[in-house]
Amino acid sequence: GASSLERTLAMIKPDGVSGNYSDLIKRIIVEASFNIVKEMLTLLDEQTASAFYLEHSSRTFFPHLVTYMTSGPVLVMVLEKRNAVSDWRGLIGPTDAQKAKISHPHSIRALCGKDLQRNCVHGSDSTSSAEREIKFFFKDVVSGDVASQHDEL
Ligand code: DGI
Repeated sequence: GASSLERTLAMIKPDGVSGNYSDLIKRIIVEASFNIVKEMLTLLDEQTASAFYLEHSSRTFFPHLVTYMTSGPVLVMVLEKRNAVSDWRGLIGPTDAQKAKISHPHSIRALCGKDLQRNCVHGSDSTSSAEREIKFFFKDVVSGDVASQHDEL
């Protein structure tokens, strides 16, 4: 419909889960008027983490990223609200948690993250990424304009 209700993929990464930030982050999510449509606590294996970050597979940091992402459980969520993709990116802040602490001190990465790699949370960077990432983890849920799809949940 015209309301542009969207879904995005959010993830609390291993440092966020092990640092006991899950409850705080979920409180921020709910207070920002997101609906948590799906959630799943899971441990990514090497193949899954590599496939999720396939676009970075040629980067020098890729092996470190995969090791980090498989180092402990992650909490994967599908979030829904109007403008969910950009609103969630805004809430999490810049990729580098060190920089976020200076430029976006109230962002989730500033509050919970450590550095460029251990940045506590993930958020889809576009509606097309959101669609791919939601399907990646939840084969039965779709993103995009979902105003007419509520009865399928
Ligand atoms: O969409 P983002 O998560 O904000 O950032 P991205 O898609 O550019 O990178 C995906 C993840 O890869 C990011 O959350 C942390 C990690 N990363 C990105 N750039 C670097 C990095 N990790 C290391 N070690 N070094 C980097 O330069």
